[in-house]
Amino acid sequence: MAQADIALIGLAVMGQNIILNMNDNGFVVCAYNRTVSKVHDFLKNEAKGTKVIGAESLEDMVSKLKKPRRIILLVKAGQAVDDFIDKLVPLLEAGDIIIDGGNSEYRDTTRRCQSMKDKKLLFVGSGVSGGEEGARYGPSLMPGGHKEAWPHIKDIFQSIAAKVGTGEACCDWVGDEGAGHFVKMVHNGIEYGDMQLICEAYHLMKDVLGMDHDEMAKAFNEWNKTELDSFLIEITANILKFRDADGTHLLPKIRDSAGQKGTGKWTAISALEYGTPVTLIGEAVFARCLSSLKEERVEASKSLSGPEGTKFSGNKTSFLEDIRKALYASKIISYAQGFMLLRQAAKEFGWSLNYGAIALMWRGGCIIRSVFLGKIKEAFDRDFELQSLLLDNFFSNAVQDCQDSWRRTISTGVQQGIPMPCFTTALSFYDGYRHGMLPANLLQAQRDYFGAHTYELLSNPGTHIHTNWTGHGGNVSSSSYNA
Ligand SMILES: *[C@@H]1O[C@H](CO)[C@@H](O)[C@H](O)[C@H]1NC(C)=O
Ligand SMILES: *[C@@H]1O[C@H](CO)[C@@H](O)[C@H](O)[C@H]1NC(C)=O
Ligand SMILES: *[C@@H]1O[C@H](CO)[C@@H](O)[C@H](O)[C@H]1NC(C)=O
Ligand SMILES: *[C@@H]1O[C@H](CO)[C@@H](O)[C@H](O)[C@H]1NC(C)=O
Ligand SMILES: CC(=O)N[C@H]1CO[C@H](CO)[C@@H](O)[C@@H]1O
Repeated sequence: MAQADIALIGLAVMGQNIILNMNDNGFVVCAYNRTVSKVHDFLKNEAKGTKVIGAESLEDMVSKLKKPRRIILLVKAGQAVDDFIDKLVPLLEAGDIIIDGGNSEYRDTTRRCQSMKDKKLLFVGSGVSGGEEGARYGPSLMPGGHKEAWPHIKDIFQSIAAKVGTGEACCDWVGDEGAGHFVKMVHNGIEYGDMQLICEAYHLMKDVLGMDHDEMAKAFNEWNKTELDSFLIEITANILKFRDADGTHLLPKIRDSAGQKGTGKWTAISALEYGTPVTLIGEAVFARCLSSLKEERVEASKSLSGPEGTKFSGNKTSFLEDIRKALYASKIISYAQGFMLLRQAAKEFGWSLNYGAIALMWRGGCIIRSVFLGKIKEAFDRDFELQSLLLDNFFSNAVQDCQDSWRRTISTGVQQGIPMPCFTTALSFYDGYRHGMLPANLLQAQRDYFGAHTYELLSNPGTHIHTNWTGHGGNVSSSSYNA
């Protein structure tokens, strides 16, 4: 008997929590896992006393679903998703909907959308962020794919998503094809950037200002009451305070070698691929790579010296505020870059993305959730077509207000030999972006000099010319390759 509103395949913790979340919101969910004993266990334990029903097979699951059938896959990204799609397709009929809520690569989602369309089925690839806790009580959801599916899943998705402000859901339709998974990927890249920025602030507090862990925890607690109010600042305060069973702080005992699962790297690769200067996320990925060379760094530290002995002699209270403002300004740059990448991808793939809605999706539920994202949403509400966050008055004023602090932080840090890859790349981006004239005129001349790549004149853009720089150059201009 068709009684379930939606089915979910894959009963790992994320899957179970999303099912319970949907159940809490009044939907009847059919649970399925390839290892059927897992379904029985779930019904007997976590789902006991709920309206959740189980399925013994995919056929059984499909027969229990109301039409159009809605099926969420929460299985390992990659082959497992294709395998389940292949098994489901013969059991479904036109208009049924398959939703991939895993961490799929956006190109795979685009490919699956195309192949499902031929079969008259609807496909949705949805980014899901917020971890196990988010899945249970309100994740950030970023669905994209076949838009015809949206009216049929909107109610369920927006009900289970995190809510902010006056109950607005952190979930809206993102766009065509792999847009949902692309936006999720950029979210993860931005998360890398936010984390590295906080680490740089911590490094400066610890090694320039000589603050102890409780003082630093207090500072982050204070910062959490400013524009920086966010989940990551909040957990940083808690981490700094945390003491071991032996009563001493845990943080300084943790090995300083960062891991990564690759989504930050994918964002940086996309940035390179589409020619968008998303420098901060790139540096955040490289900072993790450098950190992971632990043994090599320990060796190097024995022979490479820095500006040792230069003690900070300024006003500590005001330098702490400088660091806060450097972090805030750098964060604005990072988000401006992230949205540039979204804009470029939209152009590349012909997606029409709703940037304000994306900011709202990230406002709650996910790791980068913050008050700041509410400000970004407002900027896109003011101007739907906003070219860059830096051109919005609120953000340009904010950067202006932070600018002196930002430069002082970086110059002091450089003099003290503190690595600040993300603070510095953010400032360099800002200084590059605000220059009407960059030294790329020389670059073009060099390219024309050695490779006859041609250049344009400021007075006559669009016309490519080649100069006989040496008096013995040839007359051919290179068009076969671009150096
Ligand atoms: C940070 O601010 C949020 C609300 O803005 C609050 O819920 C949270 O408890 C604060 N965290 C800390 C560690 O102060
Ligand atoms: C340091 O700066 C703070 C705030 O900018 C100020 O209130 C304080 O008086 C200064 N302290 C000294 C010793 O100059
Ligand atoms: C480049 O300039 C030299 C010296 O003025 C001249 O001899 C040569 O013909 C020029 N080459 C071309 C391709 O015009
Ligand atoms: C070099 O190319 C220009 C423009 O194509 C042409 O006018 C000129 O005659 C060429 N010079 C030589 C030496 O081939
Ligand atoms: C495909 C599938 O449903 N697999 C899951 C079944 O449950 C186990 C145990 O929780 C998971 O590890 C599988 O991924």
